[in-house]
Amino acid sequence: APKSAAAPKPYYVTTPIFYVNAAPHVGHLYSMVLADVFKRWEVLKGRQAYLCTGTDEHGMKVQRAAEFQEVPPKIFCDSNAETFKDLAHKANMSNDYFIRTTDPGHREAVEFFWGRLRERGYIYESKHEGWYCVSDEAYYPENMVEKRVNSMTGKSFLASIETGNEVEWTEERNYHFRLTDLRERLLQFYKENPEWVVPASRMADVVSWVQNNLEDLSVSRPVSRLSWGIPVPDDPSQTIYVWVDALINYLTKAGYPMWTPGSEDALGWPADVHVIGKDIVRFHCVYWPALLLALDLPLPKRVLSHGHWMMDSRKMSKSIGNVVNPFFAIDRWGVDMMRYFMIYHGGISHDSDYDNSFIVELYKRGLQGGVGGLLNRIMRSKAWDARSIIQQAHEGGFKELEGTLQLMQPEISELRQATESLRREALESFEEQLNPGRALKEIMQVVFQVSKPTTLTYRALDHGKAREVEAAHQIIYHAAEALRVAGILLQPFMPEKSASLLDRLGVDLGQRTFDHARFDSDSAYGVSTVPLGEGAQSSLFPPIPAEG
Ligand code: ME8
Repeated sequence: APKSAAAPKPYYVTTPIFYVNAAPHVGHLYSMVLADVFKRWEVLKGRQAYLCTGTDEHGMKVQRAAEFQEVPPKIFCDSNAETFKDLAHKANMSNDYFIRTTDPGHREAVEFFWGRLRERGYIYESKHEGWYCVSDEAYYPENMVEKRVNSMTGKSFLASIETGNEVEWTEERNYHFRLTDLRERLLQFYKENPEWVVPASRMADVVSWVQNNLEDLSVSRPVSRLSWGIPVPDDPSQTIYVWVDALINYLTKAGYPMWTPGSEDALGWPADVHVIGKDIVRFHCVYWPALLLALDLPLPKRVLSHGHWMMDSRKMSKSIGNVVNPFFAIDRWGVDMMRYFMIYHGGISHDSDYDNSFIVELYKRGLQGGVGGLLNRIMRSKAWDARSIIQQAHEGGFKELEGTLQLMQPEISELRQATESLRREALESFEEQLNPGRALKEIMQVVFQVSKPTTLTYRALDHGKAREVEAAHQIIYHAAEALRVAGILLQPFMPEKSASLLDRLGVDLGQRTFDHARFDSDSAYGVSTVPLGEGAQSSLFPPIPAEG
């Protein structure tokens, strides 16, 4: 059926698909949570949205890992893919799809894509020689390889200058993709879309790579070397290069190749955002658009490349082994605390250190002190009734403050302004800058801001200074509004904790959309729908148990 012109295509966001050669660590969790926050943000705004994550299962790296464990590769993949699936679940990811490149539907998409490339003359056969790095699943030209010494064994080896991973010389016949034919189209595209990669600073590297290092891409390997992969259609003596196979995953779940012209967007293509780590920018910003351009398919709208999580100043990585187990971390801190920490402290342009003391500090200051403290002051006081203050604000309005209390008026207006502009600021951080961490800090900023004057006010009220009651009510109303709006906007970040927060504020389920994240937009909250309880355990953000 023809769609109405006004209906936007569904939103579509992806994570990288992860190699199954080892278990996930918190770096993978970060990409998952970031992508999930983007999806939940769109859902909050009422848009249909799809989120895809999954596993990259073919290639030399996985083949060797399975051989090493003496397990058939498919069995090896089945078991490790399950771990990534468990992590997505445990992280409360709202993914619609979990793609595995060993899925039959994906194989069909790759075969179809390959056939189209060949029809269009983009594939040719030739001899290939060069330095292949199994760990990076990439060829490197001579000038990107150097000699290194293994500090443990003292043996020297050749490694990629970029990643430090070992390379091996290979000479073989294989298929090539005419990447160099697409140089001008790529450069033109980058020029017209300077903000396509976030952060934009990474665009310079992409452009310079295309200008200086572009070669045709080897896109298959002889089956004698690589058997674990999708065979080249009509030539089973060759296996498709794992990165070509992997990148196409983004199309598979968007319904490719069952597209009729104009129907690509039914399941969200082109993707709105590919979330990736900065380690795989070249694959996503050079090879991927080139492959799509070769078939005249629409390109993804944006690529968000984030920084790395570090341990002891080195990139957390499966091959080094300096990793934090994300399952243990979630068990220890709780899923929402981990999500909050990763987004708040994790970097987009910069790398971030992982340290438990940062988690504790953020929890105490932002959640326990900030959000939890404010909630307690608004809802658990015996000196006033939040519901009737909110009602008063909506029915009669507040009186102008008199006498010396007039001095408080500007401060109260500032509180209001902070809440009113939050929606717009968060929107810009999300949608223009693709920076959920910034949006989260803006939300927390408002929480901190309304927490300040309220301390004084509450003391005044508790001591029953009648003259100040009117002013105090106004401040309580502003604080409640800030917390309500913050609670709504926190939903994509901390789905469970923010739901409990809104329950405790007594916000109706139907009043929790982006539209309600506006000052004065709800007149019927203020009575908790759950028992607020007594004691530390029943509080929304209980104290962290002491280290045992
Ligand atoms: O590259 N900090 O898979 P992969 C932050 N299969 N993020 C990190 C990280 C760290 N220390 N370590 C890993 C692959 N990541 C390919 C992708 S996509 C078509 C194919 C995250 O298992 C980050 O998103 O090596 C990085 O890009 C990705 O995991 C690499 O995962």
